Amino acid sequence: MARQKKTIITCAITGAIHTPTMSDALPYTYDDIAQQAMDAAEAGASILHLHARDNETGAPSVDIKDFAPFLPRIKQATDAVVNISTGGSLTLSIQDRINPAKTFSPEMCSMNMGSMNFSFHPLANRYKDDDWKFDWEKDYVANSDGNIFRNTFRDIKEAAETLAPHDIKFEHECYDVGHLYNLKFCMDIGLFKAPVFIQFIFGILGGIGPEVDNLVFMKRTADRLFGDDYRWSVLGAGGSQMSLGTTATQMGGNVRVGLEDSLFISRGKLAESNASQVAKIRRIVEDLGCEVATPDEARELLDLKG
Ligand code: KMH
Ligand code: ZN
Repeated sequence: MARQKKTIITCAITGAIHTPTMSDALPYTYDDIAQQAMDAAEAGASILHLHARDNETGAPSVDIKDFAPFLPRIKQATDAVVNISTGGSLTLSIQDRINPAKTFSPEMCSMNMGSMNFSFHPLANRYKDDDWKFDWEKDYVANSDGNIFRNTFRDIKEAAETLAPHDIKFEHECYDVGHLYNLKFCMDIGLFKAPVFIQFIFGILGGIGPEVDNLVFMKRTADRLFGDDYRWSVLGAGGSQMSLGTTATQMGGNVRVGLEDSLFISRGKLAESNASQVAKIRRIVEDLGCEVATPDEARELLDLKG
């Protein structure tokens, strides 16, 4: 696949996994989500990946009333591409998860490409405190029935068919190499059309680990399966966010950062905001001799409805 000339930075503003108790910077009120999204766009993010939360408690939400207060503000204040999550949270049905994308018909939304155990890796957050102890039995075994992220072929088909009339470009979330084969299968049966946009995800416990070898392997597999019919980006969860983003840039790919994926800016230091992570990866991208894509350039590169 030919090397892309510009690098697209996606910023995932708040997600559904981290809790406000983990970092004061994690936005959850409507005002804070809007402000941090606008600041991230100003810092260089051309795509904003958005989840909603309850304005009072910060609990993840797929309620339309929790998206409505911030989406128009972001659209009015920035030119960035709006990308709405269909991941929701682990306990929700696929119908509930896709409802925000169906309602708001954004330019992009996520599409998760396989079922898996899903948890933030305790070691992915090792930056926080090298002596940090976790309780394997309590945190990862007793609760693990609630950690199944369900994305069966029936779920994927339902999401694809329901959203097809909206002409939304999907951010295909691939947490392991098997998910690339799932995507290829779904393309072969006509659920998704080329060119697809793949987010290679590393460092989620239940998915592939955050090693450079794995990135090379994912990329090589995608080249074989999709040829010129795909664009790609890298999301390194936790401590691998900046290092894998750097490697992705060197390999000619795009990068996703944001507090959804990591609360840190460097070893032992919590990020002050989403914009600070965007500014950091932007510096890295530019230091590597690459140029950051504007929102309109991202629209062109990803063939968005605009
Ligand atoms: N939380 C990320 C690891 C989604 O929103 O659909 C993946 C994600 C999924 O962003
Ligand atoms: Zn998300």
